[in-house]
Amino acid sequence: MSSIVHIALSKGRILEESLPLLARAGIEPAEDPETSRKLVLDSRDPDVKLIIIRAADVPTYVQYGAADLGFAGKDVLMESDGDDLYELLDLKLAHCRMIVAEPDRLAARDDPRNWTRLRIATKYVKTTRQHFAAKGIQTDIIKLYGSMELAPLVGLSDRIVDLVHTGRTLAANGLVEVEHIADISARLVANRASLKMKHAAVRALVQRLAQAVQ
Ligand code: PRT
Ligand code: MG
Repeated sequence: MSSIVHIALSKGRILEESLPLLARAGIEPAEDPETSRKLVLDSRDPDVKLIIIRAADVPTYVQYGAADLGFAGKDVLMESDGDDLYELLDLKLAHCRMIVAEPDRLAARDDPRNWTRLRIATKYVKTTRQHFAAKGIQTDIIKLYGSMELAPLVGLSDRIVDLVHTGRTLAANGLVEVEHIADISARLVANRASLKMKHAAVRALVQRLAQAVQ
């Protein structure tokens, strides 16, 4: 097995916030990942390459060893099955919260302590089901791939489970947060076999990233 380490990253928030961290760890893409059409980018370190994929695909690439390491939101990790995947480090970036939200006119007369059955639109089906099952609340979940904030406005669901950062998107759509599910940040994940087979190279890189987080 080669000693080149592949790191899976997603464009958008994660990449944007990861670039300074990667630079501190001595990893600089040879070209701009936001504009390049290449999906495998060289870095200035000949032993490190970056793989640019969709955020939700990062756990899959790492799980199958197509990438040795990956940067993934905790929200994405909670939804993935996570076999052969190790969460090594909180990268302390792309912070947000996973929450339950509902229209403000519903919130005015709603009490979460009385919830018994909820109709929820979300992209986080597994996490939502587990969160409410643990509290003995039944859920009818409508799976969406984005723009969850729209669902209550058009009567698709009463409530949503989504991520919030500033709260501006919720407010702009007349929604309010009524329950907190989890604090989210990006995590460094590693493939289990890579940790063994490429032990020295992967461990050294993880060490550099850990120092860069500090
Ligand atoms: O775009 P693509 O479909 O490929 O994937 P993606 O939408 O998951 O990617 P991206 O880049 O949007 O998000 C990647 C990761 O960033 C997520 O998995 C989270 O871990 C993290 N993150 C941090 C966020 C946010 N903050 C966030 N605010 N992801 C999404 N949002 C959305 C949220 O869903 C809501 O629609 O931003 C909106 C709310 O923002 P505020 O500031 O108005 O509250
Ligand atoms: Mg997006």
